[in-house]
Amino acid sequence: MHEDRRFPPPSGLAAEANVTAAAYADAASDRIAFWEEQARRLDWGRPWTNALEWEPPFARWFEGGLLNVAVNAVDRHVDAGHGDQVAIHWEGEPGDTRTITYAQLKDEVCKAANALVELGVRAGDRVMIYLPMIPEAVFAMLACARLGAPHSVVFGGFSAEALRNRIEDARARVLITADGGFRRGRPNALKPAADEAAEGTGIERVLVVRRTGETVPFTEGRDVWWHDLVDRQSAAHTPDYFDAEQPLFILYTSGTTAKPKGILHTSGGYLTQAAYTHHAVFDLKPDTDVYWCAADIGWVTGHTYIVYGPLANRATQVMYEGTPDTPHRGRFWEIIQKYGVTLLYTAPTVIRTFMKWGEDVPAKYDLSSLRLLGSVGEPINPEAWIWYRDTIGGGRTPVVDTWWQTETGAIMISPLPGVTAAKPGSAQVALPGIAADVVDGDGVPVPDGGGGYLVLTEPWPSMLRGIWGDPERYADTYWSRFAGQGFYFAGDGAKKDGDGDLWLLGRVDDVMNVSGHRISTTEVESALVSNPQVAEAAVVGATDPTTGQGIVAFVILRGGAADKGPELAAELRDHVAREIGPIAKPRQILVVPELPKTRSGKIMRRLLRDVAENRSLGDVTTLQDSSVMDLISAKLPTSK
Ligand code: 6R9
Repeated sequence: MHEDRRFPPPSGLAAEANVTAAAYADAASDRIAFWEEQARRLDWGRPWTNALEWEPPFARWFEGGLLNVAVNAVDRHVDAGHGDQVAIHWEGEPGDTRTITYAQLKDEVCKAANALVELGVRAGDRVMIYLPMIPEAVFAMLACARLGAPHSVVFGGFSAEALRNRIEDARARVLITADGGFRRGRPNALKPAADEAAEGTGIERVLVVRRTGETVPFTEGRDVWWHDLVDRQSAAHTPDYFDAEQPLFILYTSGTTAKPKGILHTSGGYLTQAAYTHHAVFDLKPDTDVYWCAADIGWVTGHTYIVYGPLANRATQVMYEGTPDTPHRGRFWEIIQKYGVTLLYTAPTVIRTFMKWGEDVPAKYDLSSLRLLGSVGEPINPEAWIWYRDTIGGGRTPVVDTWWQTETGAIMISPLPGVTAAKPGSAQVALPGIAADVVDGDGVPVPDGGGGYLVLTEPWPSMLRGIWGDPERYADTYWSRFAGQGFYFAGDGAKKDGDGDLWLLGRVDDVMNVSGHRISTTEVESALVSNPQVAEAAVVGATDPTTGQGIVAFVILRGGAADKGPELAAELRDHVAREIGPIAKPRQILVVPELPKTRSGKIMRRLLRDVAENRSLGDVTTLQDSSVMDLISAKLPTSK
């Protein structure tokens, strides 16, 4: 799809925008002073003396400053008279709800903090959190933050084995979990996996939230119910103030290698950028907006844009426990209508799923409260972008395509909704105070129109401070590639268009090399889904004896489109050739019923490459649904 339209900000939004074009100029004139200005959004127990100490690749921001992250997210709003404002409209999957004001949130966080102290948690101790999307997940994270005890949240969909590896790597002594949560209309037990993971590790105490009410194994002496321990605590807790560089959390990323990386984030710089970017990119007006980030707390998006950014900014937000199709495919739109959601943040894979389900589903709901839509997690193809804006945003709302990573801690590249004329498919510009570029293999910036590797050329406040327990791997993974220039290597391919706007092209390991031409899997996918017969596509580069790599495409057809066999494949190949060029023609097109996705919604191209190259499948444990691979394999020609 060639989408050349530009979408300037709606004039009303631009006139009232939290952040205007002046921010770019401010930040350009003195980047450090700009971030100091943003840090003043927070309440500090003692101001910093040195804004940035940079001994590449190790940074310390706001040195000498003291703050309490939980106080910034909760107490200060209550103290300022906003205790009755709703912090969280929680919606359980079965339809039960809880409304939590800032005053109640403060009580819950203080009680949980006192409970953790009773369990022996002290500043610096790591606490594992393995919970469904329930309010206690937020209480638990903030209670840890209040105590200066870094949390490590493990997504509830991860296996016992994955949890155990993380417990061991973090050397945690306390685990917070639940009997289970509700998913796809059924209780989904967590406690058995938590037990299996904790067995034989350093975990001494397990705090268990009752959510589903199902009977679960319980180890006397080690396990304690949340409602027994937390509910009897005092709601008074005097916070300590911690160093700006106090570790706040460790979040493991499922990387390309077998051992997950424990990405370490600290307090002052992280919270500064979380709060600033949430304010700037979502244009949050705390008195009137209702914000909803539909991510899971187990991912960085949930950390920064459900917990820390929005709460630091006194947002009223929706939190939803379940899946978008339970009990029906209109659940998201029903929630938006019910709470009058104004700002929505979700992922392209979710948007494409909604496209697959058809426009008549959202059409049944009143979505007129929406004023801004955000996207995160992967490049958004122009079709999905336009569909999101038109079908969900009524053709009125800006769409902000936000590029960032677990490692960056907060949004780095995104349009500003009141400033940027948006280009569908492009994340466009580094935020004020952020320095990004695209360089060639030698680290030399490419001219406009060129492509290469995305790098971050200056340290930023919410940057990872390291990989937990492995400084060498940190230096090696992110800083060795362009050591000469001192650039952070993001692992993403990107190009600059004629205006200098940035287009993210997917992970570098997903960029194919076909006959010496660099072709992005994303570009080919985007071309395929611009064909009206295709709902979703995943493309991999499979080793090819003559061209280096050959392009293999896995496609899901839209409802109503028929698999016409070779005729369809030929049509789609020609379509791609028309959209990008003959060089991008897939060697092979396979129509499949589903695509293998991780639980965070990223397509697992590695598995598709295994299929395309006739290899036995690698590790499938991070798949959301491992039976998908059987469905795909069944579609394959038996021999090649
Ligand atoms: C926040 C998050 C990071 C990787 C990143 C990139 C991809 C995220 C994107 C995007 C293009 C966007 N990514 N947002 N690619 N456009 N707007 O997703 O963190 O799970 O660590 O993933 O996701 O490839 O390198 P994380």
